[in-house]
Amino acid sequence: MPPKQKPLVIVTRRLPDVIETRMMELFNCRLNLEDKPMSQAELAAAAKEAEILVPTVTDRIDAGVLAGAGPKLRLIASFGTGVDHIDLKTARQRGITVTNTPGVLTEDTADMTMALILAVSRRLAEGERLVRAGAWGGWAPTSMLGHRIWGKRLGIIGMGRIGSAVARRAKGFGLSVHYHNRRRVHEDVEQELEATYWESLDQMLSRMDIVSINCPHTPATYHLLSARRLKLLQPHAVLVNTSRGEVVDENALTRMLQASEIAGAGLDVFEHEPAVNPKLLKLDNVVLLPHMGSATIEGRIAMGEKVIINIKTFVDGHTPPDRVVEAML
Ligand code: 8YV
Repeated sequence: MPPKQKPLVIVTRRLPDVIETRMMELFNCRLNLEDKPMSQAELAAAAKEAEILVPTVTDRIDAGVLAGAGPKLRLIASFGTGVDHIDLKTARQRGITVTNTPGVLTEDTADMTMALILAVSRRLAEGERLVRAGAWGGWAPTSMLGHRIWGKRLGIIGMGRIGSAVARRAKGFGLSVHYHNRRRVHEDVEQELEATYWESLDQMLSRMDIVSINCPHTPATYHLLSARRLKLLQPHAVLVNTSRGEVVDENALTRMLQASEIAGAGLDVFEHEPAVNPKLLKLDNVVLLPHMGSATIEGRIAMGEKVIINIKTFVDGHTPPDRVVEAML
């Protein structure tokens, strides 16, 4: 038998060296060594030519891109857990399988959630700016006072893998854990986390000291934290988002932060990334990060490994382990 031809795999962004090297060994792989994000036209051209496309969160794989996809394109093996950048319905209609990389960035993202909770409550970024600006006049009993997190109530929106990992950490920090989820989690998990379930998000929001967003962005969660819901938060509340900017009405949030209607926010994600509302940049009570919740070397390599396993399994004629099924979202 002649050797099987390696499939053409187009990778849209730079991935860790070890992952790119292995992909070059296994597949007929086209890399993006410049790491310049592709335009919609470039993505459409890639979808036309590739058998397998490896995009990331920065690529919008919409109906327009998929409309031009060639008959060869059978798999979109996304590098990342969120799949809101891919038009799943159109992909399904065109018989294209979609996979993602869940599980391997859970702990890193949960760490970043705790980092933001602490950073906002204890004014870490402000303090750092003060020292760097040479403006620190020395210790004083009443300077840089933040708020203790121990003993406070944390409301987690979305008790999936990441939400649960946040809850475990939060318990260690002495926070009392509350959550809202489409489905109540198993009672054993609730007991382990000593978590209180709120079927009504509105009810939960009005009672929390800190709120963390850990649900995916889907049509059902777009602006889940609408202007109306944000107004339910208490004036001393802190909001942290390491999920997707689209889950929060960013303009409404900005207005409330400006008016001190809530105490602060820690944002790793934004509604129109990489654009950040310029009004947010002027506020001291927010900590702003460039979508780095899962940015560890270990995590990125594990994500790449998952992409490789998904492609390899698919090419060998099996169902890839991380196949995304719309109904599960
Ligand atoms: C990833 C993320 O880095 O996986 C996700 O859903 O939000 C990020 O942590 C990014 O999506 C990579 O495509």
